[in-house]
Amino acid sequence: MKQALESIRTEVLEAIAAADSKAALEEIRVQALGKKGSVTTILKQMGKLSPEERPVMGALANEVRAAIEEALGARAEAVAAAELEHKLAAERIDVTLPGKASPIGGLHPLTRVLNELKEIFIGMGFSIVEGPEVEYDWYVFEALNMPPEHPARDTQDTFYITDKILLRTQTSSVQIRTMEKQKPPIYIISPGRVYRSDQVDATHSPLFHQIEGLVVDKGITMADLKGTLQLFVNRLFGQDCVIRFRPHHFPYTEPSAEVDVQCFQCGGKGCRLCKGEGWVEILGCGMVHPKVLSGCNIDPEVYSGFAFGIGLERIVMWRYGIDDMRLLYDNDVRFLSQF
Ligand code: 2U9
Repeated sequence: MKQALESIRTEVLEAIAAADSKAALEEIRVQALGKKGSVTTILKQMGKLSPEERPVMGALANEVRAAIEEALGARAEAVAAAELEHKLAAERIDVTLPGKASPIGGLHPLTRVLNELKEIFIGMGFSIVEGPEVEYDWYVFEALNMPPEHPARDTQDTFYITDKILLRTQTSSVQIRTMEKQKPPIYIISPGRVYRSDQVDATHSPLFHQIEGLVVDKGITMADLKGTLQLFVNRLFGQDCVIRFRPHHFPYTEPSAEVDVQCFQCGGKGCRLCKGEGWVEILGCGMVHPKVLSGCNIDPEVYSGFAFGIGLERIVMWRYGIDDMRLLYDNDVRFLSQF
């Protein structure tokens, strides 16, 4: 038995010295000291020894077990240290290397120009008001002096949800809602998506964006309208920007006008950019029709106002020299990343 214990000690200590992982050490511990391990098996046989031999063998068995446990502990520490060293070497990070730059997105040209327009009007004291895109016929047509069968409805044909509910064709519905709720003075702009039943081509889309303005106060005249819009174009296109007011007709404004900017490429002579015209239309405007005011319980004898409507896509295309509106909706990053 003594010899057996000695050879177990030698073999196990050698195995421990050769082990190079925590798992290997655990395996050795189970084989030597586990329930069915070699040292445990010997200890179970103690009963068969004579009373004189038992304490001697018992002491030796305990000594062998202690030596194995100590060697296991020491080797476990060495293996853990080696494993950590290996991990540190393998996972080394060079903190002096330059970082990897993440691609940064940009604002869509429509959003860019819309933000610019909002800033200009906020700077003049206007507030921004938004409203629903799905609207009642009343807010889109009737309250704007376009009763059923009015010919102007044809030019703003839209998508109907029911007979009385439709996708708005202009954001004027937001201004009507504001006039119904709020007493003058009113100085608001309403940007947003609008819809018309148009075929898609280089200058038309069934969905486009508008920014409309409305001022209602005491003593507002055409001079206020012209001054406001002149200031607006100067802030947007620069101090040299020349504009002209061309008489027009809208059912909701009287008098009405369209505003053209002189082509900055040819100075009004006519070129490819302005399609030979020398001028480019950028917005429509007018004095709010008295019927529109009284329909919203605002007395046209006391108050007057002006309104204007700007098609955002047109401004963006003019500003960046884009000749096809569809490019704005294609979502092609190669195109969009130019702006
Ligand atoms: C109220 C009363 C009147 C808004 C106006 C225009 C003229 C206009 C077009 C510009 C390009 C539409 O997107 S576009 O095709 N708009 O020409 N809009 S006056 O008039 C209003 C608005 C609200 C209560």
